[in-house]
Formats: sequence, structure tokens, C-alpha cells
Amino acid sequence: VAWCTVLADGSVVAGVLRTVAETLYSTRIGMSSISGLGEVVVEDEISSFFESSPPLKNNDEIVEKLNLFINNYSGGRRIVCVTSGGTSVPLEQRCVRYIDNFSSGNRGAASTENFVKAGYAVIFLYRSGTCQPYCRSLPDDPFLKCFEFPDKTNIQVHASHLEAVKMAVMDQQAAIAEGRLLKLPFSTIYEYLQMLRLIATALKGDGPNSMFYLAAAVSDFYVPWKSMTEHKIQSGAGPLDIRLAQVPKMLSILRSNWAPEAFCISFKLETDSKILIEKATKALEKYKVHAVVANELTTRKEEVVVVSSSSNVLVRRDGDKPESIVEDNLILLIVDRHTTYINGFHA
Ligand code: 9Z3
Repeated sequence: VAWCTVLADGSVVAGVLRTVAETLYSTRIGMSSISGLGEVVVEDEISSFFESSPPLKNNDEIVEKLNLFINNYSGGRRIVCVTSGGTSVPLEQRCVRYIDNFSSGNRGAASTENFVKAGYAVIFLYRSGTCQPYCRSLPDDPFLKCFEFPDKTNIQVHASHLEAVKMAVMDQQAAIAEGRLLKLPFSTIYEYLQMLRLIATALKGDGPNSMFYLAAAVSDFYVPWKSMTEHKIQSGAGPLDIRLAQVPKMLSILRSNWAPEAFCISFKLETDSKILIEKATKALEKYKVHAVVANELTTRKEEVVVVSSSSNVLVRRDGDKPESIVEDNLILLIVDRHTTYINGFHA
């Protein structure tokens, strides 16, 4: 997981946090393997994570939207929850500073477009402010770059961006009107995990027709809400020393409990390509997901490896076509695997 701090005093905070986090990580791994009670420990950690989390502000509204969206699509159709963007970890309850996980949201947004194209209904659980489906061809600041004023009362799209804006608006409107796209934003690790649990619970009735495609970059460490200072941390007190707890791995409970019949794809990101496949294979075995998409930070837009119990498949973007993206081929493969899974389930 890539660590970086945001806002003022960043460099000092980053150095200290990294050291403490790494120490905690190795301590906890050691304890679990000695106790031999891995499953129980994980379930306890998960319960206490949720019990101590600040409640979701718009819980009822999210549940209502989810139920409406899921009930709106006729049985037998496929539905996928795509997670996208990084989770933030607040350092103060009235948050001024936070730790962030790297992710532009490109993978999630592009994958969503491809799932919709393949006939899926998509619940897009995304980090606020990250890349959105159908907006990848627009400039970073579309409002300032796409529009012009022929006179004071009219606004029109620059000819250079006309096609991109037209496609973005039309495709997004069609996906929403057809009940194929529900967008739910999160910011913190607390919001992300509570929303993921809500979605998984809501999708339980859809069994093997549902899929989780977990491309979000999820924090491994966090500050438990109750041990977090309420007000802004003061810099006058000198260097900062914060204890980070390990975020319990929700993948195992997602698979075993929240949505045991759903098809589940997780992602593994590394910066050292030498350990990538080994780490992805370990994750596959440990969390019993159906496949792990392994990617290396600098080449993630060119290629990924889909690691599963049957094979490791290298998926590349089509180098001959400039507009080709790796998600075009990746989603074709994942959809194919999902079909095999559904057929096997009913056999
Ligand atoms: C990924 O590996 C995604 O493919 C990326 C996509 C975040 C690299 P972008 O959003 O990049 O297009 O800029 N996501 C999972 C990252 C992660 O944190 N995985 C955890 C891990 O590797 C497991 S949940 O341990």
C-alpha cells in the first residue's frame, strides 16, 4: 500500500507513521499465527471495528437507494459492485489531516463502463473526487476547458470537446435511466467498509449473479475512532507519534458471511514486480476469492495478471490501438469467468 500524507506538515507525519505502522503490522501477524485462532480473532476484530466506527450519516438514504436499484432490475440479470479510489484515514475526529491510499479511480471508472456495456447493473462505490465513468475523455477541469460563451446569455461546448462531452452525457444518462448505474461516494475507511457491508447484505438474495470487483485501494492501518483526538493536532508539541491499528481484512468475512455466493474479484497492488504474483497467489488462497487481479504501479495501465486457481492469465491493452485500455480485455475475461461460475453453480 502506498502511503502519503496530505496537507501541512506532511513530511514529518509520514516518516513517523510509517515506522509505527510497520512495527504494528509485524507484531499482529506474529500473534495471529501463534494463537492458531485466526478466524475467531478476525471476526472479533471486525465486530469491534464496526462497533467503534462513527455511524454512517446517510445510512437510511443509502439503504433506500440500494433497495430501489436492486429491486428495479429483473431477476436473473447480473449485478456487480465496483469499488474505486482510495480510502482515507482521518487523524482527527474533526478532520484536518488524514492519510491517503493512492488511486486515481481510473480502473474502477473504466471497468464500470465496460460492465455496463456487457449488460451488468453496476453499483459504483467510489472515493469522492476521483475519476468517474464516462468522463475519462474529458479534460481535468471540464467546466473551464469545455465551454465557451458566444455572448453573455449563451453557453456552448467548444468544437474540440463536442464529441467527448456528448458521449459522456449521453452514455451516463442512458446507464442511469436504464437502471444500470448507481453511484455511491465514500471518503474514509469507516464509510467505505460500512457501505460495502450494506451493499453485500443487500445483494445476498442475488446469489451467484452478483459480483464484487474490489479495485479500491483500501487502507491497511487506521486510527481507531475512540482513541482519536477530537480537535486538530497541534504542531507546537513537536514531532508527532501516532499508533495505528491494523484494519481487519474484510475480504474473508465478505466471502464467508456477507455474500458467500457472490463471485468475488480482489486486486493486489505492488511496486516490486518480483513479489507481485507470489503476493497475489497468497491473497487468493487466504481470502478464497475467485480471482486476484495483480498489478504493478507503473505498468498498471498496460497490463495486469489475473491470478486464479486454474491459471495465471496476462491481460494487456491492445498496443496497436491508441484508444485501447486494459479494462476492455480484462472485463471480457472476468465476465467470461463469471458466466462459468454461474453455470457451475446451477449444474
Ligand atoms: C488496485 O490494485 C487498482 O488496480 C489500482 C488502480 C488502485 C492500482 P487507479 O485507480 O489504480 O486506476 O489509479 N487496487 C487495489 C489496491 C489495494 O490496496 N489492494 C490491497 C493490497 O494490494 C488489497 S485490498 O493489499
